[in-house]
Amino acid sequence: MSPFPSALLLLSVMQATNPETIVNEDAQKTCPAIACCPGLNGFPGKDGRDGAKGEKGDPGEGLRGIQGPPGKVGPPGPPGLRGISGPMGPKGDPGKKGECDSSAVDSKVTSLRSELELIKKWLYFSLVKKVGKKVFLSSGEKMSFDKVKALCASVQASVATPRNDKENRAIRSTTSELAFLGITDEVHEGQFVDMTGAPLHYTNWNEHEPNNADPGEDCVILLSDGKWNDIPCSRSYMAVCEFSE
Ligand SMILES: [Ca+2]
Ligand SMILES: [Ca+2]
Repeated sequence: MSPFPSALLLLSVMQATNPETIVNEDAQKTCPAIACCPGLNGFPGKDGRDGAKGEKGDPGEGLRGIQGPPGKVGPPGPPGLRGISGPMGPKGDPGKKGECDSSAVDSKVTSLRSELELIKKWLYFSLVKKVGKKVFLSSGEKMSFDKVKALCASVQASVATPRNDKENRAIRSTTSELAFLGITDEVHEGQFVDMTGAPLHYTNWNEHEPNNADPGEDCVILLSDGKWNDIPCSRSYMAVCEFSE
């Protein structure tokens, strides 16, 4: 008789009486029929595949980077509102009488302005000659007698009128051209007067002058040699004005 049937019978009995055989029931199902007992643990299996990507984590709390350079200066903003007036200061000491006379200051300023304007106008003249308190100026332009009068009046001056030889030479030296003098006989033919209508106390007529040769020779010019000649006022000659200091 074969021993195997007896061994199988013995194993069945042990299985029924030993609790451990129940725990390893699954193992028995895969065990070969001959070696049906618990085996040793095997080696660990290979790593599984990577799992699904997790959700983004919260920002870290590491060190912050270095602060960058300051940006460009922006455009100026609108002006602010006017501030509140400060408190009134203490009353000042009374000034000395006459120390700040506003009317006197205004008068002086007006005078200085007038003087300045006059000096500016003098600059329009190319040549200047001073005799005593008189200043003779030539504009360097030729024009009729009426225009000479208007020009001189516009600079608060009068048409140059010599009262003596010295002034006559001074006027002569202001221009190389023939120039009008402030002398006429427009009112009474043959009666030459100055621009104020006063009779002349000094004359320097050329020979045979004044002759009123042409009708209307009621004005006077200064010739190149300093002598005088009566001529028509409508002709154009150099304008020379005289200013009084
Ligand atoms: Ca005349
Ligand atoms: Ca004449």
